[in-house]
Amino acid sequence: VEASIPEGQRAAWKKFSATEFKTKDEFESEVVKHIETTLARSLFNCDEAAAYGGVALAFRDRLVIEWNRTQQRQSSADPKRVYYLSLEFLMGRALDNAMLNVGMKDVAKEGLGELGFRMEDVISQERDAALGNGGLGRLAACFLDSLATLNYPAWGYALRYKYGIFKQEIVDGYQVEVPDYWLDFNPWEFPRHDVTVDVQFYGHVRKYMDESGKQISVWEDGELVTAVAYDAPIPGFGTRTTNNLRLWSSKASHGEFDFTKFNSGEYEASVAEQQRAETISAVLYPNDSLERGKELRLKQQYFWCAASLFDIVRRFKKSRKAWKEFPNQVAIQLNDTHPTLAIPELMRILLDQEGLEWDEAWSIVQKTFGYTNHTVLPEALEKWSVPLVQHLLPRHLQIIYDINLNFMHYVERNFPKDREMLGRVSIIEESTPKMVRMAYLAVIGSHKVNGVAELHSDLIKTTIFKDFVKIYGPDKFTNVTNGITPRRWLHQANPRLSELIASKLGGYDFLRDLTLLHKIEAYVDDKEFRKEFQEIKYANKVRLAKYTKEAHGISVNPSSLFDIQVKRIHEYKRQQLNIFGVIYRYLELKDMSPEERKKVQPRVSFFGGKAAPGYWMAKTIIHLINQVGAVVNNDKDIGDLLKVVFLEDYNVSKAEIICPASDISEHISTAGTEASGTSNMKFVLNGGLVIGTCDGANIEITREIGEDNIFLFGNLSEDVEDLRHAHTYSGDFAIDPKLERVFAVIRAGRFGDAAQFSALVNSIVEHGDYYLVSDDFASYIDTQKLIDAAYKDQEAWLTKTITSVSRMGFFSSDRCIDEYAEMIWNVEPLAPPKQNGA
Ligand code: GL9
Repeated sequence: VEASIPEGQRAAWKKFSATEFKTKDEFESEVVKHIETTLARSLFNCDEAAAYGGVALAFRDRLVIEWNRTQQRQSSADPKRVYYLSLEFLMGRALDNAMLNVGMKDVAKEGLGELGFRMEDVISQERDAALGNGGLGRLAACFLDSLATLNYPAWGYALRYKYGIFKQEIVDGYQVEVPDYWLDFNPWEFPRHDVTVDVQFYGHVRKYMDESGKQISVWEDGELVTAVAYDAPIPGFGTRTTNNLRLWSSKASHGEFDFTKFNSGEYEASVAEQQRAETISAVLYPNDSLERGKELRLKQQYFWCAASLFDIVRRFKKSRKAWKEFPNQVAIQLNDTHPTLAIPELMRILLDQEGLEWDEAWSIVQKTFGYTNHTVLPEALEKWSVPLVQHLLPRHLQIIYDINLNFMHYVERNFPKDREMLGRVSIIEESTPKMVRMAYLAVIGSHKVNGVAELHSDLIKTTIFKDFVKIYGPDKFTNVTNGITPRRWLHQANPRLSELIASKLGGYDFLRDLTLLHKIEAYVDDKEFRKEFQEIKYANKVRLAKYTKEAHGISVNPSSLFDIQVKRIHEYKRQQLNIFGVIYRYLELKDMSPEERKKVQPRVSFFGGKAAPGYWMAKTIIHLINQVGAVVNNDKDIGDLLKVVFLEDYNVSKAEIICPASDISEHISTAGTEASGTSNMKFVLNGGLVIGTCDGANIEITREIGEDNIFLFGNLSEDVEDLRHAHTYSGDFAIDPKLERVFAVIRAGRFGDAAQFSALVNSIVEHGDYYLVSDDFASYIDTQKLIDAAYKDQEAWLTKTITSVSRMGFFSSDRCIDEYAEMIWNVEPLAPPKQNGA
């Protein structure tokens, strides 16, 4: 449908075209107008929530203007676009980011003051958009920020969950999950009721020959569910490029309700069907690194892939280019295996709807997709039962079988001597029931596969994808080490540090080219700089201490060493190692004389993170942390020497307070298990040091900042397998004596009913200590002692932190995005035209 305004009327449009506020007065006028009209409130009825609404709407208008321009520019230039398919985007709050990215925060702050509000109070009214579980979802959010900042024509595609990750409450020391309904006021999304896609499920496939003798497949008699697009603007920093994040919401395909049923008195049934459709996009699955094989999850995946591909293909078809041009116009990145169904779906579109031959279609598909792997944990590798896929997506199962058949032929031809290889690499696992191995399908259907840190990318080549390296050669596999956006994780979270750096570098260019940070190393001996740097760290610790008091009623001394571990709770991340270490420290303190205690470095151990609701062991770890806190924090002998805090409901907005406040943060996964980690980067960038294992990005952080500036400990990944083997088979596996002492007090009931913790202790003592807690315990305790000693020399410590910050340039997500663009997507930026010298 042609919907543009005829030439004759365009002059009027241009005259009245929307403009952006430019001054404080214009800003205030827009805020008041939005509060009085859009929100229907008044100066007699304006709380902080309403003020937030007014400010958000004023900035939203600015964003929308540039967003429309960006989309128009991209439509007419029609460059190759990137589509980032991710079931998770852990965005956090949008307002502060919008203000900083478009660069009007100072003006707004002043204007808001005149209207009677403080900026911090207004910002904190916003609810987090928490559409993700952890690192994988936050990485996707950082990537959107970088894509826009670097002017890449890029779209994110995901689901519009009604409920994001649950809110965590701690009740009597236990995690309780509360639903997070975040949509009652969300000014950042735009429903596009005219952009819909009907997605089919179930049904069956009918095959017939057409006149030319070609076999045609028709997928019919299915059930339809409609996907409705909701768009959110993604502003770049220091550029007018504003990209789009499109979230799909599900609803019944026949509109409000089924009139036939309604008219025949089956009102309830018609509403039930509508609810069934809406269930698809209702809730984010809260599992971290675990796939449970639920039908609804598979429905979510297909619903999202089908709607997104329909949208992408529709956009491509507007350009009327030949199909072979598709991979020159479209790059699709699969964020983990969750969107792997996009591969058979694009095949289905090309074969069944567009009539392409198999080989041509397959060549297009392989050139279009790239796949990022985020974990080697076996329990996280997605598999779907063949009967389930057959039932829900019968045509896709056929296509998967055909892909597999071609692949098996290829392998057989090239490796005739390795008979076992076929079974090992088949997409179909010959179990009962048979399973579709999604990671293999993703590898086979993509032209590049990448891991997320060097060690991880090496590991996938020698473990889970070893055979595929033989089959395709090593060039198909590559590495893109993760990064973080310095806009949110430095400029927004730590404005004073950002300002200090800018004052030395002569401006904020480092926020667009983080490698410029190396220039602050020149100030490492500058007295004034050192003093300010240290004051900023202290102020950030005071802020966290204040939050800890307000939220948890626990007083902590900001002069203590702040030791922080915040991330999802998981045995492989080893929060149990940390809390056992805390208990050991407590026992040592108890053994000391008052004189000896005076020499001890006071410390606060902060923990934060959610456990998957069904992950009982992780919940036990949370409970133990809280029980230890209850004992230690109330022990008069101990006072400020040791405090233990569990920060409830860790999320993105809390991370913005927590990351700038560490002296030490813990990244202590069993070597070889943490693919990258990204909070390690956030903490170091904000002037904290790291205690960590030789795992994930810790290794590259060490390479960049120097081994003198990080506290590494523990066994190496190449030794993990042998150690595990020895635990089970050598017969003389003995628990570390220091750890044994910790277990003895737990068993004695020092932290409450010992029975509650027996499974946790026994996982180590009796069940093989899979995560090597005992093997690494002594090394961990020794390294913590080194940290206490190092912290005593505050000047040397400060030198380490400043040096580290200056060497973190590599870990910007801008560097990642440029690497993806060059090595995997082959896309170029489309810069906005210069305007007013900007
Ligand atoms: C993860 C890895 O475990 C992290 O090490 C990695 O930094 C991120 C991003 O690449 O991906 N993979 C994964 O499944 N999660 C990750 O964090 N889990 C969650 O996001 C909860």
